[in-house]
Amino acid sequence: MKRPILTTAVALTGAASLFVLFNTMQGCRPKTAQAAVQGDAAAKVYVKPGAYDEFYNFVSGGFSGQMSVYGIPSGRLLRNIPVFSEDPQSGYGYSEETKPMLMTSHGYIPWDDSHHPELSQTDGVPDGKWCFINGNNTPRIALVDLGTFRTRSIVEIPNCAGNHSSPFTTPNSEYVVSGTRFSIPMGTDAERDVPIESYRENFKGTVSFIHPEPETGKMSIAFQIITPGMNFDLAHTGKGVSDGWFFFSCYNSEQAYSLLEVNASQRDKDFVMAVNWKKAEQYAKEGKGRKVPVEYYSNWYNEATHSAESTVMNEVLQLDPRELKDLIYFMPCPKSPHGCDVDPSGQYIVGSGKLAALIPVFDFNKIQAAIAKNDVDGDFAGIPVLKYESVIKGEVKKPGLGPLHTEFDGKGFAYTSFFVSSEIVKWSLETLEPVDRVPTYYSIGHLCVPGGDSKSPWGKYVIAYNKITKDRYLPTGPELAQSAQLFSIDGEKMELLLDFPTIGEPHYAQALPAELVKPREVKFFDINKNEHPFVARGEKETKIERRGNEVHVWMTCIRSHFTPDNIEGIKLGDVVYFHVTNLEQDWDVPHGFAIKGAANAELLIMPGETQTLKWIPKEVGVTPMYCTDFCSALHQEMQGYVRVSPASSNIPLKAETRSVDAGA
Ligand code: K7E
Ligand code: CUA
Repeated sequence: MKRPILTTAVALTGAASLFVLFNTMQGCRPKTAQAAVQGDAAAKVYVKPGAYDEFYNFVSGGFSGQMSVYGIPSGRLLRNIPVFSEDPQSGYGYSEETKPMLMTSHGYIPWDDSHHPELSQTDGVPDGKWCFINGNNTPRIALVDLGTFRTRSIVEIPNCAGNHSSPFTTPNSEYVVSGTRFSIPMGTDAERDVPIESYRENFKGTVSFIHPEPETGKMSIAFQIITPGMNFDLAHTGKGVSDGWFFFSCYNSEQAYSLLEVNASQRDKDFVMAVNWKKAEQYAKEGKGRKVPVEYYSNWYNEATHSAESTVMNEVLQLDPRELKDLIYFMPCPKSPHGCDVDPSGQYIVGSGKLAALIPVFDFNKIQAAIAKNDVDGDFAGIPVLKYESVIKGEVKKPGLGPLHTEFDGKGFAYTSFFVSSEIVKWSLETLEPVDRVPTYYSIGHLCVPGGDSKSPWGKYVIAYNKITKDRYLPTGPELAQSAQLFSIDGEKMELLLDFPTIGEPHYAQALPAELVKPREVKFFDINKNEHPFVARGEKETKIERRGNEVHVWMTCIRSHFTPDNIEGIKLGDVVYFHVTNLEQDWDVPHGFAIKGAANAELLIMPGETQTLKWIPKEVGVTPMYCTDFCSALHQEMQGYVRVSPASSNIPLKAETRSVDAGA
């Protein structure tokens, strides 16, 4: 079916009213901006010095490319975990060992735009093992190990552009998904080099199922489903009754490729796509589908060698739902859907049209009945479209304006964020009636109930992640902190408890009880298990070696000295690698390592670990190096010198630590 795509001029007239409404509404903010906080709110968030928070909250770092960790209810920032961006604080992306983590088919990419943290699950409930997060720009998914709070692996997603509906997990983390935000032409050079206006013919989408190995956390693409060209936005797994299915929101069913603001807001309904992933898995096992050549990186941090390894993968298995039956179905969903959320029972799928003034709630049993009866309303690019009336449980009427995302409390209620009317609305899953609402400051995006997208939420709090901050904190020039707000949902009424600032744009976040994570914590690495190729397991193993113009230094650190700390015989033109092993075997005794003029950040080396700093000296002379982390009373004494001689010099290579009477 060919519909002419709207030209800009026509679209601006045709959609003028909607366009104006939406663009004026998004500035709208509640009048009671300094809303009253109940008298006992402070006591509810107060975590006394030395005591722990009840929940860990993993929050997307947005365009910082990282993930930050807060304690709830205090809102205290605990960690900023480097994921897709270099981090000078830890040396992530600067040390030789971590550089492969950021390798992609486009080369070394030191940044991404992360949106959605997703905790790994066992039987549909967060288990505290891993937290996944997506890279939106150069499509990737990362896995953070909650034993170390470090990025353990990163996989690139081929045939994807804008990995937004990601990395939502199946109930036992068999797979995490990726759905492409931008459809693109794929295949050979000739197939990709096509006019933009041939979108309908040539542009396709993909949703990919990525398998993390349960032991190692290494990730690879299990299979990829080809879809009609559209934008995929968010996704959630089925569970309980709907286990085996996955649901993705899609917008731009207009298939616009220019001025989407208007051109992709024409149709009354876009879609939620239901994917039968168990079926897809079965097709894959039966050898159905097509292996397509691609190049993508799977990077993994090996904790035995303390070094990341990149594996380049060369093909992906693609399943075409027009050939393989019963793989995907479309369900009409009003007005450019964004969030796509599944209730704890798995029976209800909540769509959220960004431009809608209602919330459609789909019923999984009705979806199955409609599929069985072939109760369809035509097709979209060859994929059956189920009848809206046949698959809907009902609509939440007039809940607010611009619903985005929904989380659940496990007590029969849903909490939906409304960007345009800037509020959270609590509604009953049974009656679909709103029962409470609170304003948010300002223009909420995602929201998070601990375990709120799982089978068994810990329905004590809801946290709002707002898009606009304005006057909530002390001003800090043109750029402001991002704003989160904590509400109690213990009682019938939601109650504002706390504002706390966050980093980057906190799109989504997840939370779980601290007790599920705390017992996993690694306190230090066993030095006897350190298999780094340049480890020095004691000061006796330290040495220096020239390999052409490369000089390798096996170095150790312990409170409060480096061995060696006097190095001579380096020449201009040499590339020096300091392989520094932290000999400490105790919790919380990192040492830092920095050298003047290194085009690099410091290293921060954890006890039992080896990390490498590369240094190319640029001038003749003696250069100091030192420990950056105040580790003991004599931390300021933790230093050394490297002598650099002219290229022509024949000073012998020498590395030593001299005792006080060495010269006597
Ligand atoms: Cu900010 Cu999930 Cu990228 Cu909605 S997304 S708000
Ligand atoms: Cu080691 Cu300071």
